[in-house]
Amino acid sequence: MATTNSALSNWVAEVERLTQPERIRWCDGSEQEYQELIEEMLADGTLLKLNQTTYPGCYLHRSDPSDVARVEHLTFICSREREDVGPNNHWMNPVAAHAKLDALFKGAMRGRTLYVLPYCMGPIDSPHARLGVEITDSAYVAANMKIMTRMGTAALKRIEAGEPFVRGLHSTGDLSPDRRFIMHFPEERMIKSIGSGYGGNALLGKKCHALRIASWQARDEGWLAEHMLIVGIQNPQGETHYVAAAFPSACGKTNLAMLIPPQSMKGWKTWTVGDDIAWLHVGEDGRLWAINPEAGYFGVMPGTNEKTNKNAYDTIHSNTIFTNVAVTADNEPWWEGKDDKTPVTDWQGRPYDPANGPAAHPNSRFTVSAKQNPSYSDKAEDPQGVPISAILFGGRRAHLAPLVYEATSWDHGVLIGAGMASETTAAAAGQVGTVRRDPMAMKPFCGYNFADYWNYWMTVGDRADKAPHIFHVNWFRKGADGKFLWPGFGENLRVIKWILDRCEGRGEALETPIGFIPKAEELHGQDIGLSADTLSELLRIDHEAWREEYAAIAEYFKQYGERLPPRLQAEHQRIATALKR
Ligand code: OXD
Ligand code: MN
Repeated sequence: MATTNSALSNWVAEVERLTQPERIRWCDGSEQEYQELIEEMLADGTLLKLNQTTYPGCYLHRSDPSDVARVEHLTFICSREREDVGPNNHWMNPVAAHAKLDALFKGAMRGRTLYVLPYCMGPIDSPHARLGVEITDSAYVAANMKIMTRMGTAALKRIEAGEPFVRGLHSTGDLSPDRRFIMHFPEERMIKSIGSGYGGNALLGKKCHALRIASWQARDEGWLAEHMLIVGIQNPQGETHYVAAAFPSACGKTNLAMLIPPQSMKGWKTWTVGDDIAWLHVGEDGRLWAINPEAGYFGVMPGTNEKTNKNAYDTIHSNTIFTNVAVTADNEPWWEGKDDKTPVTDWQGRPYDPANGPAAHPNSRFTVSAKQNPSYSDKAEDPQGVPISAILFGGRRAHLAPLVYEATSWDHGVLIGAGMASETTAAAAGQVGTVRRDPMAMKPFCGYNFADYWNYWMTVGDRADKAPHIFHVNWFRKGADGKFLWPGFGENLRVIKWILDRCEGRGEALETPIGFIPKAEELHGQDIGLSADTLSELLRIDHEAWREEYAAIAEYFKQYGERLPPRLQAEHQRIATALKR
């Protein structure tokens, strides 16, 4: 027995009886163990060695071609009451769900190794961190969990000291999409996932635990689990303010979290605390404090280069697992947007032929320790986290949404988050580029009824008397010629500067029916060659189009029926009326 915790050893024994593995390996999270896992995967072809001179410690994994993204249609929340998960989730009765999955898990690990991965989400000595144990039959998952979480002995010690833990059972099964399910049992703090090896479906600490189960647990315990990056912005005076931003998957969270200030903004610096998930708590001082529950990045590869994200580019040159990228003649990883060399082998291992589509999969990924990031914040390990000055909501919208606008109150901010919409991306299976509602960027991740979630958000604001200001940003607005109006990337710091000025009671703004927008001169567009016309187009509020948007939001809210918080409805009414004037 590898643990003194009888609840854990009993569960492992029960899973062993059900899944019938060849052997069991309790993972301690050591470097040596990681190397052994890598060696095993090199031996059986799960990993391929990349060029060890230019990319030391880097490996390539090619997934099954049908298993390359999250599968929202196969993801379920299994609570006792159907209404508790809302129209925003797929629901299954928990008894039926256990029976269905246990039948699939029966004998699923025959001939395989069962890995037991105790992990901690959050700094190992943080009172805000939470524990979990994933059981998996995938060495790829074990190695990725070592990078993405604090996995191993220290986490097990907290569990053995009596702290509760989330149970996650995972098997790649036969990888058939017909037998693929990602099931969550929030009342039991349990996850069962079968049939996929893809990050968001299989690294159970990430989306399944740190968002779906944690959002439910957070409501029970008084905090928030959000799909947000956390970044520290240091001004030329040396003061650092922290911003949390919720953007949907593959909409630039990693880029903003690692932003490099432009040449024209001397003396500014940024510090990455997290790039995907934030756990937020109301502090005794009335501010909102954030920790990043993760220890690594599982980032989108295409588009990453020295100009778009030099920090990420430098981070992934060693000790990185690449998934579904292409390879060059000298065995380096390659992806669309990498501005040197050319691919010879595509992500499926075929000789590269543009007729087959992109060389790297559009959702190809890197997994790497956050500590390799040149802009890694020393506050990322702070048990209390960092105080948040501003919350940003944002999406990918070619039209309508201005570059930035500010909520006039917390409740208004909650409405802005609740009404958010964005174009879909390759991070989830399904059509790419269609606009859908993605409230707080949590559509795929909120483990309970959105109506209850928005209500809960409002009560968090009531408890935080120094709550952050809330903003909406859109880096993706296009002009009549179909081209992006805003340069994005490092230049986004201009927008953040105005945002932080507003939080400090400075920063000139104009009031519009949908909120405050910056006076155009606040963005100093001339420094980057933006004409006055382009700036005014970026900030333009088309009242007629916004009236339609508010009508569409009202229509969207209707499905939440009686549970929709009256305060949210009142905010909606207030703005819809202002737009009519
Ligand atoms: C992710 C996602 O992988 O949001 O972070 O899909
Ligand atoms: Mn994400």
